[in-house]
Amino acid sequence: MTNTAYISLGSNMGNRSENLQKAIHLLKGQDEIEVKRLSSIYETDPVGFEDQAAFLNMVVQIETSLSPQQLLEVILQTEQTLGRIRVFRWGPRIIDLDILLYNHENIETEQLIVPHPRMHERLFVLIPLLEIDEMLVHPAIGKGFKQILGEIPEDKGVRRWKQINGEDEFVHIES
Ligand code: PH2
Ligand code: MG
Ligand code: MG
Repeated sequence: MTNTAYISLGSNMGNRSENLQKAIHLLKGQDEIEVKRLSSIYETDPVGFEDQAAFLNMVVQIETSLSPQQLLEVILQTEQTLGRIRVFRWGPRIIDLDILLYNHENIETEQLIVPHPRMHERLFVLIPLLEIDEMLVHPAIGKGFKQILGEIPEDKGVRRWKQINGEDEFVHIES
């Protein structure tokens, strides 16, 4: 398991937290993936196409022996297993899994761009990512994600929904 990758998870249809948990369970079931760290779950206002339900978003850190392309295939398979139907770009979804980072690599193929091309402008990605590792550096921009987050003027639309407690126990945040 020599590679470290970060994956973002999002859901705004059905039982959103159950969808996230099922996706993590499926990733954990893969021999070539070890799920190392989970962020808290955040409830986030929709970005892009705004007339849809709020999302739950989180980020996981994994170690894997899969190549980026193989990891993408596992992720697409996981989305399929959970019943994702692609209605339109940026529309509502049961589950969306995106590869954010793969080691410190810059990858661009027909199927996959890593780092995820919009991650540096999305609070719903940056906030949970930094919760896992606040020292991470963007491999293409060359700045720390903490600095990138600090340069985004608005910090609305991302609320902690469930705090992570221990390896995979979630506790609901009171208040
Ligand atoms: N995903 C999108 C588009 N907009 N907004 C939020 N809050 N969370 C998402 O995961 C999200 C989004 C496309 O993947
Ligand atoms: Mg996405
Ligand atoms: Mg996606």
